[in-house]
Amino acid sequence: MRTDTPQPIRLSDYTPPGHLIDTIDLDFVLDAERTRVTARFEVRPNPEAPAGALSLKGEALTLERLTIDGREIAAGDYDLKDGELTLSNVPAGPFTLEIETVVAPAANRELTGLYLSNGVYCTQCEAEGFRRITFHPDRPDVLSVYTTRIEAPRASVPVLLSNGNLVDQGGDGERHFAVWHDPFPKPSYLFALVGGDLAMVSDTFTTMSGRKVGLRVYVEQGKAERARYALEALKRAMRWDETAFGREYDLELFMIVAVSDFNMGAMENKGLNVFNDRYILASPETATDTDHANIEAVIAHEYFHNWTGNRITCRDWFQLCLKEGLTVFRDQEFTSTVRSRPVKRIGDVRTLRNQQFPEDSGPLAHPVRPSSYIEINNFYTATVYEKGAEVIRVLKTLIGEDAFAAGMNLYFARHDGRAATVEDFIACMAEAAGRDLTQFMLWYTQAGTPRLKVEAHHDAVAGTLTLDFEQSTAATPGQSEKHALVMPLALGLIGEDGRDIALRGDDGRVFDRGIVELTGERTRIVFAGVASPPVLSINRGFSVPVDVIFERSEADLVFAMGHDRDPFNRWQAGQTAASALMIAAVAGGKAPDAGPFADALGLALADASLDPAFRAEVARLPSEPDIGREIGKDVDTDSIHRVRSELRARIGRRLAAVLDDLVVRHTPRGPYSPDAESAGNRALANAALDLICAGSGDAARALSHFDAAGNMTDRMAALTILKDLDCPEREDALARFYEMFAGDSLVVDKWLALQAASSLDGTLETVRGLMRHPAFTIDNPNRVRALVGTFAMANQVRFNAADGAGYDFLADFVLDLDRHNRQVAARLLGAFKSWRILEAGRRSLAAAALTRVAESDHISKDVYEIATKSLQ
Ligand code: B3K
Ligand code: ZN
Repeated sequence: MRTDTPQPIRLSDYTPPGHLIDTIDLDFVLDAERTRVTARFEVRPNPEAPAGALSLKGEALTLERLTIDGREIAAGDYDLKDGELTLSNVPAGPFTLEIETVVAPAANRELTGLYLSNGVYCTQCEAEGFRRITFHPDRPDVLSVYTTRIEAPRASVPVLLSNGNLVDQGGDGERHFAVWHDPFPKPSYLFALVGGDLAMVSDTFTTMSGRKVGLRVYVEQGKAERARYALEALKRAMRWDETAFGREYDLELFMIVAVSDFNMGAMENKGLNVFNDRYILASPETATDTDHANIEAVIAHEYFHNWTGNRITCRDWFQLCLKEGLTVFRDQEFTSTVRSRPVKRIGDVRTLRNQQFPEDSGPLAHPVRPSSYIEINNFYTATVYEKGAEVIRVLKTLIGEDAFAAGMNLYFARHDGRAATVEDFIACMAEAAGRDLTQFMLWYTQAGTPRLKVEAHHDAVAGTLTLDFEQSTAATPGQSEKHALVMPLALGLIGEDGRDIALRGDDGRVFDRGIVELTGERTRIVFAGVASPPVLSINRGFSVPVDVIFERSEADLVFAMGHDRDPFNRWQAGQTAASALMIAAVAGGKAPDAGPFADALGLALADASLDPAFRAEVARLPSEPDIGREIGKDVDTDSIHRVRSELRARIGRRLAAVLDDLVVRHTPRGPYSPDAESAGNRALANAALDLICAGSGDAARALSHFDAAGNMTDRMAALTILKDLDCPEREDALARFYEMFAGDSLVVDKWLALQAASSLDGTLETVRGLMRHPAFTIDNPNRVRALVGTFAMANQVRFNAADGAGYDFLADFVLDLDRHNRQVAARLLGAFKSWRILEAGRRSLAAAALTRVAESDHISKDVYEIATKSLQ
């Protein structure tokens, strides 16, 4: 057990910085073992705070020299301990602080600060990585104008990049330098530097005010062509932000660099985004349709941060959702515009339910804006990101589109160039809407998924329908009392003819946009003019992120699957019906009865008036974790797996003719194109094939799909079927796939992930074996996520094996990884986030594995926080 129990940081303890730093000049002399960093800060006391001592953070740094106004500070005149450098006697007025440090990029396996990835120098500073480059306050409310000089050998490091505009460059035959200047004040977490031998694709973009901006995407040598799709996506995103939000790009250059060792997806450093190469590189042969869509979304997300995050940043890390929730909302809207809105909504809600709902109902539950943390990197969560985006959507629905747009404009105007809080943002919205948003703030401060119980009563004589709503939120760690939230709930009443009945209250009220506003714990609404009992469509478009509890007959669900004019709820009806069937089968220990549901599914799938991409979503049954979550306690993951497989098999057999027809009709002909329409057709054809093979177990058919595939989407679809079948075709296809793509790490990740996701018995042993495969290395987060992450987070049945071997494996792996990459280690430990809903045997084995981690010596505070909180 560690002796120094890490202490939480609290929002309520926030105080403004004592000193401000107006400008920062950085000088880097790059070297793999010893990079010399000279930093010059123009410091002045903050007029709005007591100055006191100057305190700077520093980690993994060798301090070589320290001067104030040119005078050297001797070792006895400062205090350096526990990552904090304190200077007690600083001038009362402005002064110049110079600090020389040495850092070791090659030895940096944590991948924050300055590190080497495949021979490329790069940085990752969010949240607190700048302190691994030089001593600095390293808090987001200290904004400075940066000038960065980088020097390196010309031959091995020909490309030298930093934020802003290139203002000087030169050198001799052997060494060269570049100087970058970023005129926009920014917090240290947005600083970036890149140096390496990189290929580049470029283009230009003319902004709405007519300025010409240079666009560049840098990738590993030999991969430039694979960056074209990303570059096109960037232009779409730039144009969209002008049209949808009136936001124009502000520097002369916008650069993206793809690196292969990266802790997360990408990073929005000002003018110099650094990306995990899996969100840049795409070709028809190596990337699936989903990869293409993800690339487009992540490019857009990082680009949109230029305004929501960079121009307006966060005052402190508790405000993380201010930039993340809002930027996710913006990227979701972008995708909804350039692709299909209903399909995007369905995908986002799937993610929310899979990732965020379990957070909300488990031991790691925290509000969209947390009030305390031990390690901020543990709070880049689905709650902050995805629920954060939902909360923005709720706000927009609540105040309406026009007020929302006005509120956004006010926010951009009022807070540009500053570090803001959630309250600042909400104040702009309240002002624009002319409405008090005090109750709305609860969406930011209260954790847990609200449950919304709905009861309907039809009165045939009066021709009325009474709806009784009751909302409640279960207690979460640290929050035993919950309050009622304001919910703009979209709903519809579907008449016998399949059309919507106009929503009119018995008091004459009309419900604008089909929205009822719920503010209290209980609300009753009586609709008039409802002659016969309608089928209810509650929470259309998933207007509020709640769990709706509403008893519906299979007949009503089947009717809604065919008639709801809200595509989201049409899809939801199918999901609810399927999930009810599976839960009943699990509870009764019997096989699911696929009858009426399967027939309704067949009709929906064959309905040519529906978008193929939408139908592909309809074809996907709720996942095993979905069913587990719905059951909610004493979950037996084996029986869920059995029942779900059986339902898929029955559907496959019952709908064989319809499904065969879909494969024929929707397999695109001609050369591959990743556009949304072709992707939708491929998705439908592949979903149909998946169900067919679930019914027939026909490995030969899957293998011939593999052989005929002209692109990665179809190839992966075939392998996804084969990975769960214990047959020679599986081994044959996997072996050939590896041979084809052995040199391509991103494709090798797919190969690792496929095997780790297999529901076959021996999967854990396969995973252990693959850890010794030459293609695997614990140092690369993509490899780790593909193999271990997939097994622990996306293979419910095997990770939760009844003997606890999956839990032990993960605990050992996390402890091992924690020794050099605590961020990725802590994230993997999140696989235990729902352990309390398991049946008793698994529960105690999971608790034992977690306890072993929590009680290990020398674990990082990242892993300590997740392990101890998971056990609370
Ligand atoms: N802001 C980064 C995430 C940084 C994570 C630090 N642990 C990417 C994004 O959300 O756009
Ligand atoms: Zn983001």
